[in-house]
Order: sequence, then structure tokens, then C-alpha cells
Amino acid sequence: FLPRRDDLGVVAVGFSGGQTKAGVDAAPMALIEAGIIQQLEEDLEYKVTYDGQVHNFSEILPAEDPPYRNMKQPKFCSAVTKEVSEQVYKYAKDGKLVLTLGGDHSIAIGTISGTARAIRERFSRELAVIWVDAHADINTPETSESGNIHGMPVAFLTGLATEDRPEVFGWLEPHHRLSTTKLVYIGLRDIDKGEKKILKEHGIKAFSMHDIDRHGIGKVMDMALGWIGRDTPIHLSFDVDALDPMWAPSTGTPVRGGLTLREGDFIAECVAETGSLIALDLVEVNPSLDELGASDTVRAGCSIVRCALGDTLL
Ligand code: Z70
Ligand code: MN
Ligand code: MN
Ligand code: MN
Repeated sequence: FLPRRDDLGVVAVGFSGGQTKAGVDAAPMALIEAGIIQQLEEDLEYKVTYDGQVHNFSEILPAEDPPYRNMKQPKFCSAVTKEVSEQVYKYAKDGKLVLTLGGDHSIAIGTISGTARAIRERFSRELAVIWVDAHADINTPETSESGNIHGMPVAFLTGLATEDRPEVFGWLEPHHRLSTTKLVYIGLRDIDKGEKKILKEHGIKAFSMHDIDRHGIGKVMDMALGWIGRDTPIHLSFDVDALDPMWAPSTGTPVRGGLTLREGDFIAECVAETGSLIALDLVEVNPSLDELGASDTVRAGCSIVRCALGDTLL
């Protein structure tokens, strides 16, 4: 199932509609201006396919988009993630490793549904997802207290949340989905009550900051990758708010007590070492929040991307 190690497709998604703070849409340009694509081409020798555009999808902004089942901007989020899903699917089906620069974390509905479908069709394999985040993002529309869809992507991807209306995520079909047994969280520390119940009831594998304190990040990565098993295609979805705000302050929902810069890079390096990475998302960088810390946050994001794509210290 392995993508050619040197062939990378990049998708830049300047989308902020999965939450209510402006600015996360500017992250792809900030990451690109910081040189991320150039670094991947020149230092890591990837052949990069990128259309040179940050997509903001204003052309598919619905005329009206009232809340539905408590979800904010449901039609816009659904339409954007469907587009992202198609693009990521095409790259993955083509044998490319896929890098998606977000955008808020709702875009993972698109990225992961795209890779899950491509991996099924190409190799009859099931995808594993490593979700690195302070948050579990597994609210259903009914358990969500905020109505923000960036808190719900995992529920839709695993089928814990479903919907018939095609214009509100009804386009998600079984071949787009991920098994709850193939999902592993790392870095959790801010989980809603309803989410805790879901994680428990479905026995979802999760390594919180408590587990990292207890065992150290090295052991946690051994356990996380052991759970997934060897030779399983991995999609790494990295929310920059997994890092402590000391290192990544410019994000919509900073939560203290997070990963160090090195722990974040180490997670990415361990995933790279498996040789099984097929896609990477970097999301929730918001350069307009904590502006003094924006360049640090962008640098941390670039570093995680380089580490996941094979950069090594020696
Ligand atoms: C909360 C919710 C969330 C990111 C906040 C927060 C979710 N559980 N995710 N920031 N990245 O609104 O559902
Ligand atoms: Mn494009
Ligand atoms: Mn998230
Ligand atoms: Mn988060």
C-alpha cells in the first residue's frame, strides 16, 4: 500500500467555517510563505504536486446556511469537506503521499474520508488514524455544546454520527469511513463530558497527557503504533493545539499542559519511521491570534510536517 516515498500531493485549505474565529484560513499561506513546500522539495527531495492555490471555497458558499441539528454552517462545511475528499482521494489513488494544510480541523472529514476510500479501492486495506490533539473532536451534533463542526469530525468519520441529507454530510458512505478500532489519540487534555462517554463506550484507544506523563512519549508511541499494528496505512491528523501554548500559542483553543515542541516532532518522527504514512494534516494554526507568537506557531507547524515526512536529526 505504500506511496512512492518521493511523490507528494499538497492541498491547501483556507477554511475556517468549522468554528467561529477568523484567521485559521490564513494558515496555509503563512506555512507556505515560511517555506514549507520549498523545504520538502529541496531538503527532503520530494516531487511536489501543488496547484499553487489556497482554496477558500467562496464559490460554493451557500446563500443561506442556518444551523441544522445544532451544527453551525452545516452546508458549507459539508460542501467544502466533500471537495477536499475528492482531491485527497485523487492524490492517494494516484499513489501520492498527501499533505493537507488547514484550516480548522473540520477539514479532516474531507482528508480522512478521501484516504480511507483510496486505500480501500487500491489495496483492500483499512486505514488507521493517529489523531494528535488536545481535543477528541468526537462530539456528535447532539452531544456538542458548541455546535462547531471542528469538534465533530471523528464522529462523522467513524459513523457514530450519520445523516441522510446529502448536503449535510449525507455524502459520507461506508467506504469513506474509519473503524473506531483503528483510531488512536495522543495528547488529549480537554474532553467534553459527552465525548468521554463515547470514548469509554466504544473502547477507543487514547493516550492523554496523563499517559505521556506516566510513561514518557517514547513508550506511548510504542504502544500507539503497537495498537495499530505493522504494515497498516497511517493517516496522521495533527492539530497544532496538541502542543503546549508555550510553543504554539496562535491557535483557536489553546489548552495549557500540552506537548513540548520535541514531543510533537518525536510523534511525527516515529510515524515517519514506520514507513506507513500515507497522509498528513496540519490544522488549527491561526496566525491572527496571539500575533507575537504566530511565527513560533508557524515554525512549529513546519517542523512537524518535515519530521512526519522523513526529516531526521542525524
Ligand atoms: C469542543 C467542541 C475543539 C479544536 C476546539 C472543542 C473542540 N470539544 N477542537 N478546538 N481544535 O466545541 O466540541
Ligand atoms: Mn487544488
Ligand atoms: Mn482538533
Ligand atoms: Mn484541538
